[in-house]
Amino acid sequence: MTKPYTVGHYLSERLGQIGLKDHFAVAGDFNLVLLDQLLEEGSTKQLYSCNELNCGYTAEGYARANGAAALVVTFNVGALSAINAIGSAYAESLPVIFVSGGPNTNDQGSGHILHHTIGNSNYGYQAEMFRQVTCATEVILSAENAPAQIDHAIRTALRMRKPCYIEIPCNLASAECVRPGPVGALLAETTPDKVSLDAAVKAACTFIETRKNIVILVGSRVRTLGSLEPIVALADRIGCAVTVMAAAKSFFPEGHKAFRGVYWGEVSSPGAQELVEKADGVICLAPIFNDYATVGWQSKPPASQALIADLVEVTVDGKSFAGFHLGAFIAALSEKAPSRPATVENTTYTPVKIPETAPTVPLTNDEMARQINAMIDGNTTITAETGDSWFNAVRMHLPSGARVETEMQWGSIGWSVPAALGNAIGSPDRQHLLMVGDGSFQLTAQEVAQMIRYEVPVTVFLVNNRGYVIEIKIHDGPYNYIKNWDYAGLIKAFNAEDGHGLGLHARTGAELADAIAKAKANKKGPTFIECHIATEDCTDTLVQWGKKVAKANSRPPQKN
Ligand code: DPX
Repeated sequence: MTKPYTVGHYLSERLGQIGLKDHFAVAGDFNLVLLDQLLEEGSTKQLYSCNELNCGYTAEGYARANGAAALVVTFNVGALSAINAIGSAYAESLPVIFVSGGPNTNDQGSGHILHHTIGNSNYGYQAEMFRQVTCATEVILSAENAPAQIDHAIRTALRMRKPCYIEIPCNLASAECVRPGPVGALLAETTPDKVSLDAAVKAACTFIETRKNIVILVGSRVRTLGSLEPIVALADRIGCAVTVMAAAKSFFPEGHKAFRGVYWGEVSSPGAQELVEKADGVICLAPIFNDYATVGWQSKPPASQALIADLVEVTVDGKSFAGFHLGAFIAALSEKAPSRPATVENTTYTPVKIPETAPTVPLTNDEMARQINAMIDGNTTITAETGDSWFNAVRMHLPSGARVETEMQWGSIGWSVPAALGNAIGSPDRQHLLMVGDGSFQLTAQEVAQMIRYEVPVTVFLVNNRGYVIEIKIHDGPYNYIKNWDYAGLIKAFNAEDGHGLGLHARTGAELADAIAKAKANKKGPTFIECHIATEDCTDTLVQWGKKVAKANSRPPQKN
């Protein structure tokens, strides 16, 4: 007798069909049968995380490299740990398919009280919590409905570039189910509303024609386009200067003749602030103008001078247009936009060189950043954690093809270690570098063990500056100083009897250069370089930015 085709097989086959090669998991008794089904069907490889938060971040990082990702965790105790990472995927616009095991259908509505729950018998609260951070929330309660529900969740996530939620009761994962139909409908974009799209393009052309100085400002959500080509095509067509927001570092080729650096208010690349703030027309592509990006609400292009092209809406000269995706708008505008070459001709861009320090003196932040920058080629992805690592990544000069990944909207420390692992698994042919501060590292440190387990050669630059330096610059207090660890020493413990991770200390520039040479030779696992930096040694831009953000945070309540 052949084995029945099951709900778990269906999910598994769909994950493979949408282009995933792996899924991430932490086992628990509500998802064990589902994990068996995924292994049995085998379209994607099953990889494990140390905990569910890390599992979520690993998937989030994988989605950045691969367009989408999936993770499978157990009910409540697993899922509620992972919800932070799903919040990240929502904030950063990444289609992460979140799958949770769920209670046996016979227990639902029975009054039975189950373990791993808050102790009452209404099991709907987990889905309700996730509804706030997902674009589709499906609780499967019958094998008959499972295909439609799984397809709806996946299709919505891919179209909206947001995470989705699928809950599969532990006794339905192996229940018999029909086989999937063609995958095309899950992958297809919605047909754009042509009338609305044409009107948006016409309004955008008028906007460009009626302004003298046009600048493009690239935001981080252009990641959802999956390629930089449409943005380059638009810039070429208009001929204007292009700046990127800090969160969009690497989302426009820095060698392109139109590139003018990072616009980040007062901490912009030289010339970029003036360029954007003096322009009478700023075409903002998928920007997020939060308090960090605007340097404490100081630097946002005024509505009258901005064309805001968001993922699903374009706002220009007081009118909004919807019913199409950003990609369709950029493609259509690239065919019709009038040319405005003046800004490219009038300005230039010279990357600022990161200063070099003598190799024998104590390692400085500049020297560390300089040596990391020198490692970056067109095939490198550098993941930069919240903290001074952001500012170091933003000031680096990138060859075409290099990629910077940050999580500047969600900004949850600890994200980068699992996210770099996921990104490296999703793009194994690239060189992967990770910059992470000691404070952030302490949240998700154990995921380095998975880099060792799966022999993923990420080079980790752990900045041991003995504290939460970005917080010290924003608002200091005793809570910003952390217990020191022998970070490099952890690698020996994680290697145990069979690992190939390398743990190294760098206290001078020469030691860092030596460690980097060893990292380049180590292909069988991570190389972890603990960079010893003085607490007060950080980028100037962090200090400048920190003061402004602190000021915005400390505004007194307004009196009515
Ligand atoms: C906190 C932040 O050591 O980096 O470069 O020294 O600042 P720097 P570290 O990793 O310290 C990070 C620290 C404590 N932010 O400065 S950015 C508050 C915070 C957060 N996310 C979570 N908890 C607290 N962003 C999960």
